[in-house]
Amino acid sequence: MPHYKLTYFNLYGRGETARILFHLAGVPYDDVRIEMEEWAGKKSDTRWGFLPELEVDGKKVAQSKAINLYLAKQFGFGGKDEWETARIVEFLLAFDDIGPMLYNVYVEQDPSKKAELTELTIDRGLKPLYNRFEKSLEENGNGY
Ligand SMILES: N[C@@H](CCC(=O)N[C@@H](CS)C(=O)NCC(=O)O)C(=O)O
Repeated sequence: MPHYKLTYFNLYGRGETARILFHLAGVPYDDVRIEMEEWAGKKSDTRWGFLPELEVDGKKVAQSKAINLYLAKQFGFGGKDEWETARIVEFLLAFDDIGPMLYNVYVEQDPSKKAELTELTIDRGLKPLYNRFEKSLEENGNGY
């Protein structure tokens, strides 16, 4: 079995899906968690200046979705054919649409504007997206 090392911060964020995949597959790995104080000294050693990064027998790959898809395929969760893999990638990327929706809310400093933006983002962005996730769960009929 290859030697896996996953490096991310000590939080869920973009690293947790890979950790869950290791857990589901029962595959051992080095779960390296970088503290924020250490990060400045390590950033320039990473492939893109960000985490997570995965090392497989000393070879590095970065970008969370590439890591997740790689591990999913290695562990048998990557779809039984190209069509299923495409649908899996569809959902990986659909989750990525959430981040940009939250950005304006996150950076807004004025409390009343922030409250207004939060409501708008939930109604126009998050609810329609999550309704689609719910619909897919219903259509699949298997809880996934
Ligand atoms: N597109 C990249 C984004 C990675 C990313 O933004 N990572 C953040 C943590 S979630 C990071 O490394 N931040 C540290 C920094 O910006 O210096 C991915 O999906 O892996």
